[in-house]
Amino acid sequence: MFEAMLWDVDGTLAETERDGHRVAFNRAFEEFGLPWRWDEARYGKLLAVTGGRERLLHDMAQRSDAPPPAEREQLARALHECKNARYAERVRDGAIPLREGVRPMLQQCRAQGVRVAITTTTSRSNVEALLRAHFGARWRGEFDAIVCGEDVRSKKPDPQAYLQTLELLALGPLAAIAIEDSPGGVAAARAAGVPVIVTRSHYFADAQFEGALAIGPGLHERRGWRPGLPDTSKGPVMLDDLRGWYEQMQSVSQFA
Ligand code: XBP
Ligand code: MG
Repeated sequence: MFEAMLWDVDGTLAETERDGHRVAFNRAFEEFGLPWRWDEARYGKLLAVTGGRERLLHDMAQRSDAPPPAEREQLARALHECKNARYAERVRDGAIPLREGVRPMLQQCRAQGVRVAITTTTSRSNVEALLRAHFGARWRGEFDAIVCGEDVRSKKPDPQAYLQTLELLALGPLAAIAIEDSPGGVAAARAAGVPVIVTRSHYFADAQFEGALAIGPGLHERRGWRPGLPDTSKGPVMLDDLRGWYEQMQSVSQFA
């Protein structure tokens, strides 16, 4: 049975992308006097590129009004730094709530002795801003391990962030369960050998997922999961439901 739950941040703990990072990127463009703006649809496509700085460079490579290639790295760094500052302000202002069902699941983990880790390739400052806003000054004590973008050489879908989290917890991959919202995140967990459940987020509502243990609309809702949950009438997904999926998995050869 799993002993730890490894949490992705963006899209999983909170819907940070559309109203958080995207808006903050646009503020940074404005502050730098750039006419660039990312609307929801464009940003959705850009999410295929993990990492805010990498996303900026990818966008610049497609623009006719981007600076010459030799200047792009420096501009991307400066814009990214500004974006992160604006993002932290938005989070502090309460613009980004936790997804429904997240806090009760974290509480169940604590109460039942399941360790909790953050496994993300987002910048540390963004993770800290979000967690401080929702868990207060002592937020660090809520988590047994935290792996962020600065801790790895390659971002998701590379498995490094997951492998590093397992190392910090001194656990094998089957002693953990991951929770993700994106195909890249699922690929990262699977490549590390960690079983993963998916709570669909705004930008990945219709995405295809390979090799997930279970896929559903969110932890607050028992209906609409594959595999289905018993007693769908009301209430959130419980830790025991995750244990049920985990047990089912052990009879499926791809995870054996
Ligand atoms: C999140 C990302 C990040 C965020 C922005 O992926 O791809 O790049 O969009 O954060 P995941 P940074 O949910 O898999 O962690 O600007 O700090 O990269
Ligand atoms: Mg995510």
